[in-house]
Amino acid sequence: MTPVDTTSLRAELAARLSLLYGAEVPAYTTLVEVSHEVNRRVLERDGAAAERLGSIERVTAERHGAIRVGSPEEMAQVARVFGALGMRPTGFYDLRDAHPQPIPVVSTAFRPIDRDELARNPFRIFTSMLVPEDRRFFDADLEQRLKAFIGARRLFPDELLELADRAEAGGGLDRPDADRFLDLASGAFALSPEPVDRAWYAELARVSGVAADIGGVTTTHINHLTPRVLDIDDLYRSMQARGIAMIDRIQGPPRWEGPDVLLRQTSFRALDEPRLFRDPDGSVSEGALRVRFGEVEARGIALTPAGRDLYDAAVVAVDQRAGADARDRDEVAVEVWRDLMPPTERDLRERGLGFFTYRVRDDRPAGAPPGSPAELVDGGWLEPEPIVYEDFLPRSAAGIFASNLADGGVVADAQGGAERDADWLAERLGRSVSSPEELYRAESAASLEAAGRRLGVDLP
Ligand code: OOG
Ligand code: NI
Repeated sequence: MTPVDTTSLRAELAARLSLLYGAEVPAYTTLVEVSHEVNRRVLERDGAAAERLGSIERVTAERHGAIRVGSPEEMAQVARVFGALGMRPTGFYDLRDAHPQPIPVVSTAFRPIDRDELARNPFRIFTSMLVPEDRRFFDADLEQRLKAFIGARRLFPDELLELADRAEAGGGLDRPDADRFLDLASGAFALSPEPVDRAWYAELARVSGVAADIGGVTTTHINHLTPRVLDIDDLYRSMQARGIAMIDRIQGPPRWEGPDVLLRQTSFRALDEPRLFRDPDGSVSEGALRVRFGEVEARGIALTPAGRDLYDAAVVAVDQRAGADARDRDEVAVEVWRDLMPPTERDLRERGLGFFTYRVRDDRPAGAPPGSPAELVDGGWLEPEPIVYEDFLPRSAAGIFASNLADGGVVADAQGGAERDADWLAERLGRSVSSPEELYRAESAASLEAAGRRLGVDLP
């Protein structure tokens, strides 16, 4: 019997969840169709250049999903399920201080961390965990009731977790076990028909729509599933042309003539979904909740910490200028980017603002190579290739959250008495949490070192 390895399990679960979400949220299917159309158009228009940040096969299959859980114990179970798929906790995002809308969660993304695995299938799941201890959102009484509610539920059946552990330890499963694993895993992320306790949900929704979505129901579900496109401006217009109401704008960097960096995202508005509600008298009736949506993204070059600082400064500058300006925000953003951001990929690299790998050119000159990466590139020895940003943008994440949910107000206070960081998370998961910047830095350094070995120079 052919065993199904972790890479195939990952690709198969991504495809299953895409089918599931398409059945649950029909506009998602339209989004995927339009994404494929756009990608074909860009490929025709730009040829090989279109695939600079990922092969068309990768981009076509590429999805990220988002789920939300209620406790470190639940998050540790999520880590086991995705561990079976070769997806490792990567990055730490504290959305409690996200602007303009704080959310009572901290998050990580489960994703493959090495280049080859990403190329085979880059599926990732942005996973958020409620922080009921945060006093900016919950008082002691609500914290206790939330913890009791979450503590009493089981999101993942034992059989699923056992299969996951076996897959992770053995690098895969036999076909029958793989099928069982995939059934149980997609079942765990499907929207539950179970009635929602109306009063409890409403009480949490007054504090935060996300708190209600997490702690107001006994299950978890895919919150959105996001395909990747090569031209998100085209996608945005094409979706509107199909009559689908999109959020006001594309979030993240503006469209401009310089290099694409990080991540641009947009989404269609959350849809009302019929759900059953139970009232205090025990009666069950039909209602609707609006928590899920369709998101799409375009990915650009990963920025170094210096590049990220510059990006953050540009974001602040856009806010300031747009606040004092009657012009459209996107127009202001382009102006700020022209003032602040490097206009070419070459500038991005030479100023140490973006991450690159380096390939030894077949047509390199003869003779002794110079000793620095910059000279090797200029002299035609090395070809730089940008590293694609594989992670998320908390501000953008919060923007997506905020534009799709009506949240209650909250008071600002550092960490709300509940300190959380990547080390805290790693300890709760019993797994290390990778730092995205460190992964990009290591990939870049490894490619320079290998190039240096081939050329007989000491790099970096
Ligand atoms: C997560 C939002 C984060 C993204 O693309 O930035 C995210 C959520 O809505 O639970 O998926
Ligand atoms: Ni997302």
